[in-house]
Amino acid sequence: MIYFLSDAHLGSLAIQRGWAHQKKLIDMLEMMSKDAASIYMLGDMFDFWMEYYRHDKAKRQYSPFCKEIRSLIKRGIHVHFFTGNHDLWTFGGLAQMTGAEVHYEPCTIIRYGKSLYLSHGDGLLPRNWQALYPKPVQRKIKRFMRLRQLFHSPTAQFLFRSLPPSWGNAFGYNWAKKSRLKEIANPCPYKGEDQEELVLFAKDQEKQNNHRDYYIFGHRHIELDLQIASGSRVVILGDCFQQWTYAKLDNKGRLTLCNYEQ
Ligand SMILES: [Mn+2]
Repeated sequence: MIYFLSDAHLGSLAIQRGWAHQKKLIDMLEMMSKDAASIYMLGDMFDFWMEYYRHDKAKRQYSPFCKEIRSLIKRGIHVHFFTGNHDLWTFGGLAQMTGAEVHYEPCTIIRYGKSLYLSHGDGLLPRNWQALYPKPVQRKIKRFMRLRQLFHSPTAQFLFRSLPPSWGNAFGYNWAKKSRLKEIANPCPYKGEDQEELVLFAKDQEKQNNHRDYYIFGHRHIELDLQIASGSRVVILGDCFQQWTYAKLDNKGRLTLCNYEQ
């Protein structure tokens, strides 16, 4: 079995009882470990992850989670970690702390005879997105893309990593908290097949003859399992702090969305 999960947002100041949250995530990984060949974490497992040039004491809070990943790997399970838009600032530290393979870019893999496109999903748009959205939505997307560019800029990263960790963290965790609270107060439900960026992105890939059987994303904190073409499906994973959803691919190549709480 191959498992997919995303968006735990560990360490979020907006999630009460952070220890219980981390413990539940570890329990979920233990459940998966019973029959897992690989586990793919598709981004935003941390609410804010930044590797500074100086030692950061705040990373200690993630020791149980990191220890769990090391233990899964020791038992022969392949653990993959994709960066999201909250935890892209890893420069080798996370790989070293956990032993997991870290992916910075989307990946297409073939497993059990199926092709799978894997990505957190932030920043993915169809080629003609500007023609598909009205002006105000275009502006919103452009704002997000500019911010994303800044987050990925080597100069900005160098400057942020130079900060004392306590300053950087005060800023980073609070920024992330604000976005979490905003989302909880004002969740953005599924926008529909003709508006949801990730669905449009996948449809555009199919149109370009880049066929995949499954497109699996996180990021949106919604559960979606949608057929977009014959033999092609988009699956959005939900999250691991409110919905506790994940997906699994069995050795016959069947992909199912599941809920850990049921
Ligand atoms: Mn995200």
